[in-house]
Amino acid sequence: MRATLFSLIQIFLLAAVCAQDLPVDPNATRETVALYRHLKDLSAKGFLFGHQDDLAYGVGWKYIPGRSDVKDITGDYPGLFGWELGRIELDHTVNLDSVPFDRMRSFIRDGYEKGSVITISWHLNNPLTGGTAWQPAPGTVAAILPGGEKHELYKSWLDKVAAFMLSLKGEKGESIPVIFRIFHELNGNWFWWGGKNCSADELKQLWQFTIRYLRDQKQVHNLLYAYNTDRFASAEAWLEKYPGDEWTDIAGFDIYQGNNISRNEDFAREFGRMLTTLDSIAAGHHKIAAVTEFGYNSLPDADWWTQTFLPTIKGHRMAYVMAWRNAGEKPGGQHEFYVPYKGQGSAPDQGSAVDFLKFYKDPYTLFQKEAAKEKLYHHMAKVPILR
Ligand code: BMA
Repeated sequence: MRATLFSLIQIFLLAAVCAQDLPVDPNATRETVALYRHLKDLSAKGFLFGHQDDLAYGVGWKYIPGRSDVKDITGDYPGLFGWELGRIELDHTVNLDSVPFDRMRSFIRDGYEKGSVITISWHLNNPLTGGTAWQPAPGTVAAILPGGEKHELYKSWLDKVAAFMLSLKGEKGESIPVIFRIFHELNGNWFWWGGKNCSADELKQLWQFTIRYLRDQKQVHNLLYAYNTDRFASAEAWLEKYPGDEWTDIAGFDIYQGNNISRNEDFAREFGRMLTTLDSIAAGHHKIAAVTEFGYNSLPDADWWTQTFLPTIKGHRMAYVMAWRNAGEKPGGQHEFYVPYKGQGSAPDQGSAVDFLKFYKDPYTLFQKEAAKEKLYHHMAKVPILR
C-alpha cells in the first residue's frame, strides 16, 4: 500500500514536471515564464500588432509624451513595442537611430506596465573591424568565439547589454520580460553574422555562447530568445543555422514588400508560403511563431492592410507581427515609414489611415487594449510553476 502511494506520488511529480513548459532559460522570472506561456496560446485569438520605436518618434515629430503614430490613427497603442540597442556596446548614450537609452528604458517600462510586449534587436558593430553591423569581414564570428582574438571584447559588449536588460524594472521592482532578437536576419549576407559571412556551426556556437553568457554568467533571467531569418525558400533553408530547440523560444522571419517583390499578389503568395512553412516548423519544434519585422515602405497602396496583409496572415499561427520604424525623412533624403500617420495623404482621411483603422478594428488584430486584457505577465492557472 505504502509502495503504491509512493509510486502515485512519483507519477504525479513526474507528470507535473513534464507539464512544465519552460523557455530557454529554466530560471526565467515568473513574469517571463508567464509571457512565454501566454504567447504560445495567443495565436488562437489573433496576433499582437507591434511597431519599432513607436513611442520615441513618428513622421514629423520626436519625443512628444504619450504620442504614437499608431495611436494617432487608432486611438490605441501597439500590443508590442520594438527597441534597438545598437551602439550600447560603444557606451554611447543614444542608439544608432539617435534614441537615448535612458528614454528607451522609460518607454519600455511604460509599454510593459500598460500590458504590451517588449522586443529588442541589436545591430551591434563589427567587433573585428570596428565597422557597422552592415560591414562584414571574413573571420568576424570566429574572432569573437572563445579563444578568438576579439572574444574578451565581445564579452565586454555583452556585459553592457546585460546591464541594460537588468536595469529594466517594473513598478514592483520586478524585471521586465524582453524578447531578445539576437543576430536577426541571419540568412542574409548584409550583416557580419549573416549568410555566407560565417558557417552554420560558427553561428550556432556564437548563439549558444551568447545565451550561456547572459543567462549563466550575468544572471539575466528576463529574456526570451527569438531566432529569425529574412525571407527564406524552404523549411531546410530556415533551419540551416537553427541552434536547437533548447536555444530558441520564438521562431520568426522578416519580410518587406517593395523592390524585388512589389506586386500585391506576389507579396501575398510569398508571404503566405513562408507563413505556412513557419506554422509547421513552429508546431514541430513547439515554438512561438512570429513575423519579427515587416513592412511596405511609404504604404503606396491605400488598401494594403485589409486587402493584402490581413487576408494573407489570417488563419496562420503568429503570436505577433512587428512593423518597422516610422523614421520619416532620414539624413540623405530617404523616406521611411511602415505605419500610417496623421496627415498622411492630402487630407487626414486619405492615404492608408482609413484602411489601417479597419485593420485595427478587426478582432484578429490585438493592440494594447486587447493585450492588457490578456494579462500576459500573469500566471496561467492551468500550469503550476514548481519553483
Ligand atoms: C534599417 C533602417 C535604418 C536603421 C536600421 C537600424 O532598416 O530603418 O534607418 O538605422 O534599420 O534600426
